[in-house]
Order: sequence, then C-alpha cells, then structure tokens
Amino acid sequence: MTDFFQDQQPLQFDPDGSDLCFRHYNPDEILNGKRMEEHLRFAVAYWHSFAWPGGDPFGGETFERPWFGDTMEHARLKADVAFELFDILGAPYFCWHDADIRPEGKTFAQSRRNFEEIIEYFEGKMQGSKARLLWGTANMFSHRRFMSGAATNPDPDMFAWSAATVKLCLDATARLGGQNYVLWGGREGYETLLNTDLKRERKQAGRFLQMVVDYKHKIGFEGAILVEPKPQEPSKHQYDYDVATVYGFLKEFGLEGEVQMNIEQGHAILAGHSFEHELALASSLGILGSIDMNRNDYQSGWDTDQFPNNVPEVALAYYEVLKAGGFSKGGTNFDAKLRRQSLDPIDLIASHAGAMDICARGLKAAAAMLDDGSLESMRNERYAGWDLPSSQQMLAGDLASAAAKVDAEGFDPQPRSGKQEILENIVNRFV
Ligand code: XLS
Ligand code: NI
Ligand code: NI
Repeated sequence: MTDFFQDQQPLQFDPDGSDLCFRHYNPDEILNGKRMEEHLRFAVAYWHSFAWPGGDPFGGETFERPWFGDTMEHARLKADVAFELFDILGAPYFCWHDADIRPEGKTFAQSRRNFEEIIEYFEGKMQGSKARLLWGTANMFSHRRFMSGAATNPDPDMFAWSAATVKLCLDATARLGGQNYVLWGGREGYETLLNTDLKRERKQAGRFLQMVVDYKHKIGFEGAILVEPKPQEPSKHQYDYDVATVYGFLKEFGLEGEVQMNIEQGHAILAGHSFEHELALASSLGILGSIDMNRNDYQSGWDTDQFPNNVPEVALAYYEVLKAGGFSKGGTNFDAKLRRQSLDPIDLIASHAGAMDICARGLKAAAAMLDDGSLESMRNERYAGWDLPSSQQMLAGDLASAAAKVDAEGFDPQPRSGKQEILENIVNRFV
C-alpha cells in the first residue's frame, strides 16, 4: 500500500452520499438484461493519469508525482498507485502504452527487458485486483526516432523498429489477457506534402497492418485489433482521418473483416463530425469495437482530452452503442486527463468518479430511449416504403426498370416531414 491516496476506501454507490461516491453508477443495476458494469466496461488510461506531467505548449510539469523518474523502482511505484486507483474506483479495466509503464532503455533490448519486467509485475498486481486489461498499445509517436512516422517512415529501419515494438506489445497484451490491441497512428501522416510520397506510405501502412493481423492469428490472440482514427495532431494530416477513411483503407488491404475501430469523442469533433456520427457509421459498417471517452473544448480546436461532462452528448453516444448490441470486447476507456492545475490526488479520483457517473446517466437515458421505442419506430416509419417487396425488387433490378416506375398513371412522390424537432423533443424527455 502506498500513501498516495491516504487510505481512501473504494467508492460506493450512494445516491444521497457525500462528495466521493457514485450517485448514478451502480455496477449491479440491470439495464436491458445486463449489469451496468458490463455495459460500460470502464477503463483507466495509464498515460493520462500516471505518465502525463501536466505540461502544455507554454509550460512544463505541474504534477510532482513520487513515481516520476526513469528507474524501475519508479515504474513499480507507478504501478502500485495505478492499481490502488483502479481498486478505489472499482474500474474493471485499464489501458497502457509501452512507454507509459516502463522506463526507456539505452537500447531496444534494454527497453524490452524493462517492459517485460513490468508486465510480470502487472501479472502479480492483477492477481490481487479485479482490474483487467482492456487494451495495450505501442507509443510510436513520443520518442524523436518516430518523428517521421512508424510504419510509414521513409527509413525502412524504422519500419523494422515499429514491427519489433508492436510485436512486443501484442505479445504482452496477449499474456495479460487483453481484450483488444489498439493502433493509433499519431505520426502516420505528414507535415508537408513537399517531402512525402503518399503512395509508398499508404502501402507501408497497409502491409504493416496485414502483418499485425497475421501475427495476431499466429500467436492465437483472441482480442480484437482496433484502429483509432484521428484527422490531425500531432501530424498536420493523419492517414487514419475518420471512420469512413479507415474503412476505405481496410477494404483496400482486405482487412475489413479483421480490424475494428476504437472511436474517440475528441477525434470525431476534430474531424468535423459528432461522436454519434462516427459510432453510427462504424456500427453500420460492422466495425464498432470500443470507445475512448473524453471531450474537447469546443472553442479551442485541439484535442484537449477532458473528462466527459455532457449527459445529452454521452446519451446519444451510448444510444448508438446499445443499438449496435453493446460492447463485446470493447469498453469505455477514459482517454482523458486532469487540467494541469488539478494537482491533488483527490482530483484524480473525482475526475474519474464524475465521468463514470456522467456515463451511467447517459447510458440510463439511452436504455430508456431504446425501451420507449418512439425514436426507432419513427425512423422505421420513415423508411417503411422500402419494406415493400416491390421496392426490394427495384433495388435488385436495373436502372431502366427503376425508371419505368414513373410511367405509372398518377405517379407523383410527395415530400414528407423529417420531424426533426419532434424527434429532438423526444430525446429531451430522457436526458
Ligand atoms: C491520442 C490518442 C491516443 C490513443 C492511444 O490522441 O487518443 O491516446 O488513444 O495511443
Ligand atoms: Ni486522443
Ligand atoms: Ni485515444
């Protein structure tokens, strides 16, 4: 036991309780036949909560954590505190990058030894905790060696380095029983087209992902491989721009049945979409895997990674998740960080607890909307004409036979209301 959280006891569900408790998140409450904990599958993100020092483009570290430093002792202390937070929150999952959990070595071999030692330490910690691994991933964007990309690097040696890194992280994810493995290509993009060969870089990225999928099958990893789209930041342009773009890429490389999406709220906003747009599209394409829950500041235009606090937005997101049948391997990862003035250990607990409550409220609203059925019945009614056998015949036929319909006597399609305001009023009854 460390003294970081000063004996803070696990948070309880208590709708009328004091400051530190859950008022809405009741893991055991049944919604649509499933416990709330199993619907939401919350994960704590190691990088924001334990590795991020509180810097911004104008200033450095504000957090002075006792585990900041580059020794294995620091890394173990970090893990001790992390598991204490998972237990205080009752978080069923956590997520990491290799670079969050181990000190960087002087060589690849040294980094690998550090990493494997920590993975073993995690195995021990997981025996005494209910926290499981939602996903692992490789940080192939922070170190300067990745500045020109990982798999898309103009230097083939960096492709090899990236292959070794992902292999290591995928092996560790499998060893810890991870539910998914995520690839987010922070540097897989360009800063200027003047030095970039788009055709080569796309092919390298496609081959790399095929190799990752082959390796997953080779080692018998049962988790899902997820790509996380983002349009820009840190690169000026990132290749995995949004769900639609990634789907086209997966099709080109024959991976659409193998790879799903990890969709992040803030990235959807950066791409000019709503979160529910990205979720609905992924669900309609059969590639909805998992979500990174956070929010951006709508005025600032970059990935501010704040904890969620908008119930109506979160409700519409979970509505799409529920309609898609809920998460199977995926979950709700808080890819969110404290504000840099939030220095106290209690801020780390309160931020997650509040976010878990917001998600619980959103999920309850979503389940109630689905249960009520008005939205779905109005949507179905709007398309009812397409359920007629003659309409389906038209779809199966050719252009000339579709065109022939208009020759029937009195054929005169009438516009009908889209009922947007009525639908919005319905949503507002639930959120
Ligand atoms: C950054 C991404 C990153 C991924 C994991 O914007 O959200 O944190 O989720 O590499
Ligand atoms: Ni992000
Ligand atoms: Ni993310």
